[in-house]
Amino acid sequence: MLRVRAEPYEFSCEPGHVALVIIDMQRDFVDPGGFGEALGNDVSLLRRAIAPTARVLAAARRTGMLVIHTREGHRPDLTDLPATKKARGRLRTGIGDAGPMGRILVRGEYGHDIIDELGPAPGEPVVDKPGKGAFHATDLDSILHSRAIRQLIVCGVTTEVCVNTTVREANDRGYDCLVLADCVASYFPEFQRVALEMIKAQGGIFGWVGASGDLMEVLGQLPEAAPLPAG
Ligand code: C5J
Repeated sequence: MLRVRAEPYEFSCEPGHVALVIIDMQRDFVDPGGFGEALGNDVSLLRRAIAPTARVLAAARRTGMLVIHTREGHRPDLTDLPATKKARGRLRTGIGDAGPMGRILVRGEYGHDIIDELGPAPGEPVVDKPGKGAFHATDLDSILHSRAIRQLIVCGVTTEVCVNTTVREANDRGYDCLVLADCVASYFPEFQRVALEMIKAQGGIFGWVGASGDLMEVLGQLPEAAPLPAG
């Protein structure tokens, strides 16, 4: 059993039954010149999560932990884009329109893909999600079940939107989630703080909040996983 310092109390997880889930670290949200910045957001606030997440990713891979990446986006024909989501915000340039990095939040477009720093390795599942939660209209639950995963370590953006929604969905499905505070980020500092508070409040009503350094310390004590066979 691994024990990681966290709030509201220690997070325990079993190697082999815990997965790292990295939510929506996509160019359109995180990179300068993307959709997020075009909406007037300061992407430097999100970019703070990149370096600690990259370290956690490397440590997880070293131990052979299942790593899952998610991307928020839609089919090129937009048949999975609810009219309400398209209309929300009354944006002049919104989802499906030509944006600074290709069609905004459309699968296959440059801006929809994961930033280079955290790109998936061969064999790591990438879950394309049309909603904010990673369980809605995806096969994430099946993937986790097939690998006997019971606990999730969660990184990504944004803390109050897709991270929080995913953690709540996971909680309702019986997964324990540890959210790494320095590996999640929001365009709004107040939302970052409150979104993390909400997760760990009331004895961990949705899960646990920890720090990447404490997780890395624990992962560092695990043996290196045998490399996967070629092919
Ligand atoms: C948002 C996300 N904020 N990944 N998406 O629209 O949090």
